[in-house]
Amino acid sequence: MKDNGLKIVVGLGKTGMSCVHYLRSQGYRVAAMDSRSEPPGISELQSKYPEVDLYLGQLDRKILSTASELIISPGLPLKDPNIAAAIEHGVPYAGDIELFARVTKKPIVAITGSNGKSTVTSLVGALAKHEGLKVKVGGNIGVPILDLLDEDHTDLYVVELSSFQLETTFSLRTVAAVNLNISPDHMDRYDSLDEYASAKLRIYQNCQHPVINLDDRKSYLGFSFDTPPIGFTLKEPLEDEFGLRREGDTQYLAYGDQNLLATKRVRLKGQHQYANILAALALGQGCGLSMENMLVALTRFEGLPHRCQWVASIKGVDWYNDSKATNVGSALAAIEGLGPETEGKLVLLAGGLGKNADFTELFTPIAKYVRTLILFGQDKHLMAKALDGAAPTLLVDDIIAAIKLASNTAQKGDAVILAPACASYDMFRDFEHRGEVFMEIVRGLPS
Ligand code: UMA
Ligand code: ADP
Repeated sequence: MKDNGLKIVVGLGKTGMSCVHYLRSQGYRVAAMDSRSEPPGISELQSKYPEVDLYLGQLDRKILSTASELIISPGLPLKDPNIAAAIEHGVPYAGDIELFARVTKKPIVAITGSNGKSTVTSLVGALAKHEGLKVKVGGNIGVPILDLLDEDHTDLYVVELSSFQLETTFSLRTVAAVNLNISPDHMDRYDSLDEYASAKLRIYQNCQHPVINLDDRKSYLGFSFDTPPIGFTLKEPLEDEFGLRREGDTQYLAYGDQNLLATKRVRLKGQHQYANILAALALGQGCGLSMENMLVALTRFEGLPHRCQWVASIKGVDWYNDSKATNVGSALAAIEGLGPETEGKLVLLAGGLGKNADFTELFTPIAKYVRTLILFGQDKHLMAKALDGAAPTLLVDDIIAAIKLASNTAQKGDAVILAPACASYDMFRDFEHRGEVFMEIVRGLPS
């Protein structure tokens, strides 16, 4: 469906640049636009593609309206008045995933959800690689999928998708897909949780083996499936479902009445991680991967750094780095996930930039599982007020003091967890930096 019209790539970040590379390689006429005066891709664009007209500083609706198609980056809302005006004028639009979907002939697994996307995406990638497949893992996880497009050397694409990417995707056909869960996120881009959820549900269009989270109805309800979905749950599974089964002291990952593997044999810990694993196994089954191979690969999978990452065991206390818990939902998952797994109680390190979040949601799980709450960072007083009475609380100046205090407070059998429920920018470059600092100090604690 090559047309001779002008494709305008809107947004010149990673995605926009991948679209320019791809479209120029296919011989399309391309222009580029970004509302920033110095977008990240500017110098590369000017040196490699001097023929591409570049419009910076403001999106221009008149120019946008001259396009045969707008290729819109995920960071830009379709509701942007200039983009909306061009669309209203009749200009078709697409995103990078749509361009990819139109051209690839290889099977695709797609993963979305509010939390757990990157973990499940990399796990499915690892399971498929262990099976001997040539796998490309990309999308919202960090590498634009068009940069990985290589039909001759790929058996399977595993793609993480954000709600933003799904809004501009129409032709995607997947062998297996999942919407892991829905909790409030990106509410600056959506008018309601329903609007956000319906963007995510688009992942199930044209999907051969849909995978659904039976414990989170919002994540699949409202979509009418052509083929029966494969469900996963943290409860005991019924026939053809993935779930958890307890027998005596041992908890198993299970499929129907079959116990697959004891959870103690996997390195990912916490109920939310078991949900991620079950989703990944269901997706793998949908792609025809052998269960035996998947279970071997699963026992070797270490998880991604900064997501409930086990750091050390010191004097009978386990230390976890969940610096990626930058919102209340993910911190909640960490507490509720690790709480029941831990012999003793949790010592929780939290705080940072609170982004006006409602911390009271953490009150009940903290009251249930947390021995001591140690707060640091800009919004520590706000958090302390919202969580007043949930658990004994100590306020400190920085993460170093928090770790020191935690090592004095934790008792044998406890777990100390950094799950800040806040952004990191008040004291760190980003969540990775915060996690690195935490791990370095913890690893230096006397054993
Ligand atoms: N922007 C402007 N003006 C423009 C274009 C962009 O101000 O004209 C701003 C956006 O508002 C945004 C930033 O620039 O704050 C980046 O936007 P972008 O669309 O250029 O982003 P990319 O660099 O292409 O990165 C995107 C994803 N980012 C977003 O969706 C915001 C990356 O996900 C993804 O890894 C990458 O494509 C490859 O697919 C990041 C992310 O935060 C990790 N995603 C969100 C999330 O996971 O919650 C959705
Ligand atoms: P995403 O790519 O969706 O941001 P990640 O795998 O990077 O997901 O994890 C982000 C944060 O969410 C981490 O703090 C992690 O511990 C937490 N998390 C991971 N999986 C889940 C889940 N299934 N439910 C809730 N929180 C989760």
